[in-house]
Amino acid sequence: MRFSTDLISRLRSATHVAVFTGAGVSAESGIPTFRDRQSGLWQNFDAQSLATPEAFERDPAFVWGWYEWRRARVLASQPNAAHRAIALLAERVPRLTLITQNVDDLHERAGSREVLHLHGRICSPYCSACGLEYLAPQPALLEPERGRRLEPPRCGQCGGRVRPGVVWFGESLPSLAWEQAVQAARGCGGFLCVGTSSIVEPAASLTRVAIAAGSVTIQVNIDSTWLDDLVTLNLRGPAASMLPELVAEVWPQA
Ligand code: BJW
Ligand code: ZN
Repeated sequence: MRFSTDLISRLRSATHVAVFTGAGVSAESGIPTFRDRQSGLWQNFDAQSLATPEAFERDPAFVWGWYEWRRARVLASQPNAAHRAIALLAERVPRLTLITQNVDDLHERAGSREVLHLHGRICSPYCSACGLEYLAPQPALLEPERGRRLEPPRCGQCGGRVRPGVVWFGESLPSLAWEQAVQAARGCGGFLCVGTSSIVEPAASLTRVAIAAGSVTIQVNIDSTWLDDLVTLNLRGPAASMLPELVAEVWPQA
């Protein structure tokens, strides 16, 4: 990987770097993405029948079963070299803001702290009626099976149904995390957009904000997106090899 000296010096002089990740960063850990043709999570299911509050109302056991299947996959997965490169980068720049759309915890397990989870966390369920966090231990399914119906647990406080701690279509993003993400996109000198199709709003607008603010923007993706010609540098390839190379070349160990 080769970068222009101008790009390297602009990135090195950035005192604040923001990294914005999507499902592609966890793909090489074995977690399926949402929309990829071969392995995408939505391939055999209609997204709207699973990732909306209405779907959970209509068929809670189907939706809960799908999320439990996915939670088991997350628990069985390990962070990959892309997650680790981002955690390492945080040690090499004065300030780093990590923003993720992912509901897994692989960034944290790779050593990243203060991760802004715009779409929630799959391992933090809460009551759909009163909002109380559901803290009872949840064993991973021994034999996870896609499509298995599973009755969601009930809230100990009000008896309401427990729901996955994720942000569904039509729901608002967590306001503090969102505000911090927008601030970072506006104020950073370097913005890395990694492994996202950039089609889900408002998260996708963060890269537009960074571009408009004049930040150096780098996209890492195995496929093309509508951002290809808008970012400063488009790196086509898998995150688990591109990110370690990028970090080693632009921010080598002091
Ligand atoms: C690799 C790789 C490798 C693979 N290396 N790369 C404006 C216009 C139209 C609609 C809207 C709009 N504003 C809002 C909306 C509605 C909606 C929306 O955006 N719809 C779009 C589909 C158009 N947004 C919302 O509803 C949001 N809320 C909201 O706007 O609130 C305000 C409001 C309230 C009330 C009414 C109206 C508005 C909420 C969005 C919540 C999204 N939730 C999900 C599900 C989370 C729970 C779960 O996990 O099940 O979040 S959807 C799903 O998509 C998930 C993801 O975080 C999100 C983004 O997906 P991501 O990460 O980009 O994955 P993919 O699969 O799409 O892409 C993977 C990429 O990786 C690909 O590009 C690959 O090439 C690449 N890749 N392997 C590098 N190894
Ligand atoms: Zn409750």
